[in-house]
Amino acid sequence: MNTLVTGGSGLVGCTIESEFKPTSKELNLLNYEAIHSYLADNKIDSIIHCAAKVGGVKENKENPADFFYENSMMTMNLIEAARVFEVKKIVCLLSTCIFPHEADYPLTVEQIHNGEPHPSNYGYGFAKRMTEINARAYREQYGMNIVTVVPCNIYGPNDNFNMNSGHVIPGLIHKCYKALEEKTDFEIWGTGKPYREFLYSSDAGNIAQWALENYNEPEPLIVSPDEEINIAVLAQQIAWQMGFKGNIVFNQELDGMFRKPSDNSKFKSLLPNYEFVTIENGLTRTIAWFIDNYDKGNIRL
Ligand code: GFB
Repeated sequence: MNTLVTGGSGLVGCTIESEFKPTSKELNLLNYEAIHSYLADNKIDSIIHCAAKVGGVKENKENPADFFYENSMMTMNLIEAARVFEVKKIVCLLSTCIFPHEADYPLTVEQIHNGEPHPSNYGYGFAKRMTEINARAYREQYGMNIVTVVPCNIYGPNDNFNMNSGHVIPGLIHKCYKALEEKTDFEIWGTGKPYREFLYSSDAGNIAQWALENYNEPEPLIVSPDEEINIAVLAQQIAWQMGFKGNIVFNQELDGMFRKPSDNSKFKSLLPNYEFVTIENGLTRTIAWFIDNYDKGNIRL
């Protein structure tokens, strides 16, 4: 089976093996004609759609139009071209950012369309939420087997470690590294009070591949470990693992959504024995990867 992995060089895509992993230069998903000719030239049976414009809370807040446009267009173009070339199966990765910011906890799939996503990332949240509509409509009208997987916050090697545009884990690892190097304080955005669930990138990749082979239901599949982690505790864990003993300071400015605890009961019923990489272990591996690649200039910034 020939599987096209979009975003093949990104955080999740790089954990999935396939002969068909074009870079964004080789296949620009914003250009429908480019996808059409790629699918005409390559016999593709299935797609794992990992490509997305992603960023942390600050980057999302400052660029809602770009996040909305790029994520909507890439997915709409890809699914329409896949229809034309009769691709048999598509797995799309969404995000727990699709949920309304005022919702009952845990976040359940029934609540996805009940209210606006958090104002800090509504461009990204609505675009990803529309992927569920995109999949549902093509399933209903054309009988396409498109499934959606909703992971919580993903992290791991090969992430975007830019301290402004990246997510919290790569951002804090980089900041802690700099604080150690420059003997300064280690600055955390916001109050440190929010909570997040974290998924290691290779777990996200494994589960996307599992979904390609085994999950065929229209209902979005939420994927998250049980544990919610407080941002201040996360920062302390990173400081401890990196040997930082200085001051951890909170700038109070940007918290984003307070919590996003998600309902993983369906995932657990389907894969009861799946063992997620623990946050301690995932941080150790990500920090080691960062330190190993920083001096080599291999870090995406
Ligand atoms: O990872 P993050 O940007 O994602 O932020 P979101 C998570 C939490 O960490 C927020 C805090 O409460 C931040 O205020 N935080 C503390 C930091 N220090 C830092 C830092 O140095 N960098 C960053 N980035 N955060 C994103 C969405 O929201 O989640 C995206 O904006 C995407 O759309 C992604 O879906 C999964 O969970 O707040």
